[in-house]
Parts: sequence; structure tokens; C-alpha cells
Amino acid sequence: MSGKGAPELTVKNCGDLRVAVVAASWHEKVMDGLVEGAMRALHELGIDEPTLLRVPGSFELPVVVKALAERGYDAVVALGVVIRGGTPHFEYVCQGVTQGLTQVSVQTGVPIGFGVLTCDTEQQALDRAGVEGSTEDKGHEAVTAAVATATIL
Ligand code: DLZ
Repeated sequence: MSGKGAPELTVKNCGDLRVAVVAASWHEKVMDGLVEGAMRALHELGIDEPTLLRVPGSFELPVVVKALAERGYDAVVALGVVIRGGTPHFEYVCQGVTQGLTQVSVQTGVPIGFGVLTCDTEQQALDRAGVEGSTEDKGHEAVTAAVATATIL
């Protein structure tokens, strides 16, 4: 299952890569799907001993992703879900995590998989989380994209 418009990537020679996944903890059911999809993708790629770390919320993803990128990982994947509430907080968290992860990737030269869902409702997030009934599997996609990028660097 890949997302609408997402390419079917064939990734080769990546079994030796060191890959870490950093996952936020808000919205447990959605996060369980994203983490499961990410781990399944790593297994399919032959990357059998990935590091998995949990952070409290999506806003905390960039600082931990940066630390791992600087510690020699070949690719790091960030997973999170931000769901719109009734205040501008959603925009600030989305902006912080998106800009933070972009900066980390460009500054460290380490590919960062962007598996952060930014949705209006929990149902939209579940539709993309790779759980039963989902049409997309964003955790799987984020791993595949990051590892594919690492193999061309
Ligand atoms: C505060 C907050 C809110 C309102 N919503 C979410 C969310 O939907 N998804 C998420 O991952 N985190 C959320 N957070 C928590 C922030 O990311 C962060 O953990 C706190 O502001 C503490 O720094």
C-alpha cells in the first residue's frame, strides 16, 4: 500500500545502513500504525536492528532527530501526528516540526524521513496511518524515502 502519487521505490544495497526512527507519543492509535509501518519497511529492506526512540510530542522531534543525525546514523525517520484543534497551536507545532526537520536534514546532510501527519481530524490521520481500512501507509513511505535517499549519497 503506497500513498496516492507516491512512487513505488526499489531500494537496493541498504542492509548495512544505520537507521533510527523517532516517534512522537500523541494520538496513540495513529502512532501505533505509523511505527508499525516504519518497522515493517525496515524489515523488508533488510535493516534488522533499527533504533526506535519515543519523544513526548511532535515539537520534540527535531532536537532528537538532530542528535541522532550527528551521531553517525545514515538516515533518521521522524514520525508524528498533529491534529488541528480550536486554537493556532496547530500551526505553531506544524511549522516548528517541519522547519526544524528541514533544517536538520540540510545542515547535517543526513536524509530525514518526514512521517509527520498534519490533519484536520483523527479520521484523516487514521486513513494515512497504515492501519486496517487506511488507504495510505505514511510510516512505511517515510522509511523508504529516507533509506532510498541515503543510498544515493
Ligand atoms: C500541545 C500539543 C497539541 C495541542 N497537539 C499535539 C498534536 O496534535 N500532536 C503532537 O504530536 N503534539 C501535540 N502537542 C504537544 C507538542 O508537540 C509538545 O510536545 C508540547 O508543546 C510540549 O513541548
